[in-house]
Amino acid sequence: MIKSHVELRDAIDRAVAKTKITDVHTHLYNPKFGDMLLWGVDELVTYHYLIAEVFRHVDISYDDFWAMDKEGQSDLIWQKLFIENSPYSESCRGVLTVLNKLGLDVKKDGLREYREYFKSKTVEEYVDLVFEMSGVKDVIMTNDPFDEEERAVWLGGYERDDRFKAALRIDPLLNGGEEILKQLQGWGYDVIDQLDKKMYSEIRRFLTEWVERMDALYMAVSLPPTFEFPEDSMRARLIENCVLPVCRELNIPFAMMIGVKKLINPDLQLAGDSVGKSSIDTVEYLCANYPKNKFMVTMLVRENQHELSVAARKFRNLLVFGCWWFLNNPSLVEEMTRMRFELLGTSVVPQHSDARVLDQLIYKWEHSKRIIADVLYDKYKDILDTGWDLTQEDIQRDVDKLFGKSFWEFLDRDFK
Ligand code: FIX
Ligand code: ZN
Repeated sequence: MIKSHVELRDAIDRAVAKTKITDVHTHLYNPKFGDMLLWGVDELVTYHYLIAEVFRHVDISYDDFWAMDKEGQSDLIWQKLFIENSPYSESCRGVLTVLNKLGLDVKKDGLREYREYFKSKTVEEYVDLVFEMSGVKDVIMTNDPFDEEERAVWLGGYERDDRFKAALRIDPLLNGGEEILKQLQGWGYDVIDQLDKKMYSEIRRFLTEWVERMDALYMAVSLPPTFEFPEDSMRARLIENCVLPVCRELNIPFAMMIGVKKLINPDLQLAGDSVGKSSIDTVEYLCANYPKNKFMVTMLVRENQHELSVAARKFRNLLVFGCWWFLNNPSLVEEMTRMRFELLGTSVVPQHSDARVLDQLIYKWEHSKRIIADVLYDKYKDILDTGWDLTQEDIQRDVDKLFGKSFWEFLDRDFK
């Protein structure tokens, strides 16, 4: 039995430190995908978050920046964001956390030295090291069958690694308009000039085949702030007639990542997306009208967070996950985590990393685990002070859920 606040803090820190994590959304790849898996200091420093930030300090043209090689871009970013300014933004801080955790001497003139360190590592060794160091047990990738490079790996005898689980990403299908039908037709799905019924069954066949090929844990899409359902649009018709029936039949969640305003500054490429407030009514409608479907939802704007947590209180088929992208900053992670623990207890996935560079697992989880532990301390202290009995096993059980078990249990649920 935990008897004091000191014992409580120690019990939480032990559980958070040792519990292995399922990272439910990343852009990482099993090394079998070759160069699609990004790792090492220059990928870390040229992460699109830092590219957005460096343009606030330089007058060069976007084209001149994009014409630089990776090391050239990295040198410029290092000089501007780490030498000429203190690197306390979350994206810059993350780079320092990784270097520090790797045992490297974090210093202003260290870039060349760091490059030597990474040259001494094979990708396989480094994957093992990062998973061990970050406490991540497995990651769910973002797998896009419309990406030719990725498609070739899946169709070319892909060799699985259980630490890299799959999610079927269908943005091109749902956000690509009629164009995408030509691509499906070319792959042997008879969708062009068909009656709707035939077209939908062929798209369901496409989705089913790829979920099964990938052993995808869920189907995912990112959606604009204007996303509405029901709606007289191809996207809504495909969700209604293809996505939801296949997800129901295979009992996998449909993960909606809502609130992205794509490429408001196209010159920034991947760094050019922004945010917009979305309608929680659409989430509520889908959860209410498709009670046998399971929905994972993360929303990109701070203003949607409270209503999303309340919606999850109303619908057991809704699982809220992560502090996504522009929300993955300590001030907002803390605000959201407190609110979610107060409204949802353990039935939430408080964080995902969204890592695009393998090394980021180290910092994204180090930073988030610290905040989650702090919030848990306050929540447990409140109930301990009422006289509630609390044990280390209770805390370990809860942290297991927050770090993945709630997600895995949600995958197993089958609403009749
Ligand atoms: O749609 C997504 O999966 C987003 O997370 C990405 O498009 C985004 O670029 C990102 O990596 C944010 O962290
Ligand atoms: Zn993502």
